[in-house]
Amino acid sequence: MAARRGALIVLEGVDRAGKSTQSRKLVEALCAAGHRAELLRFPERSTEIGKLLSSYLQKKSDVEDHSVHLLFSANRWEQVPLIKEKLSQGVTLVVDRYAFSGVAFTGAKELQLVDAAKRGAFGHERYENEAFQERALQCFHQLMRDTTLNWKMVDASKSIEAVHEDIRVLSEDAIRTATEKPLGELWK
Ligand code: Z5A
Ligand code: MG
Repeated sequence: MAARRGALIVLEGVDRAGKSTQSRKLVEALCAAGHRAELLRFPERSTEIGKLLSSYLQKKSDVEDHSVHLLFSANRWEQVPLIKEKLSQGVTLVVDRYAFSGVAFTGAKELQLVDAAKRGAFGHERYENEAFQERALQCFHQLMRDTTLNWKMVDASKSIEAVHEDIRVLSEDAIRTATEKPLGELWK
């Protein structure tokens, strides 16, 4: 009998919501519970494309908006063969940001054009200001209307341990349901 596929669990949210902390803790907990689970992150700053993105985010270089959107996309595509391989081998992948951040952050730039008056002070990386994050959050809410994806909202204002427990329970459930289905046509 073929091995069960892994689940693709994506953590999305605004800056400093705790995604990286929770992604790491989730992989640890899933492995401790006997699952095969691994961590991925986007942007993946270690690749050549990722280095360009990191420099852009740190405001060391400027890249035209459409081009940088495509670089973020390419940075995910370069990991797709690995993602497919791992999922088909039964490894659950916990992904710290994915394509939804790509849409939300580019979308927030579009909104910025009509909402520029609300612009706040910049943080140390590009996009790290309250008004921009608020627009990105609005975009995430729009994306969550897509009911073909199994979105779950988590209250990230609780303690790290309490948020972890919420995400762990939801993830165990997602692994149970996702691995009963064949790999979807996610990359068409
Ligand atoms: N971006 C894009 O434009 N297009 C794309 O396609 C993609 C991304 C994929 C960099 O991403 C930027 O790239 C991002 C979106 C854009 N710009 N913004 N915003 P990144 O993932 O590298 O971003 P980052 O700079 O690492 O920040 P972050 O990932 O948003 O933070 P986080 O991972 O959500 O938070 P954290 O590192 O886990 O926690 C932050 C701190 O809070 C840390 O000290 C924790 O200990 C603390 N923390 C965490 N949880 C809690 C709770 N529950 N209570 C108290 N303290 C907590
Ligand atoms: Mg992070």
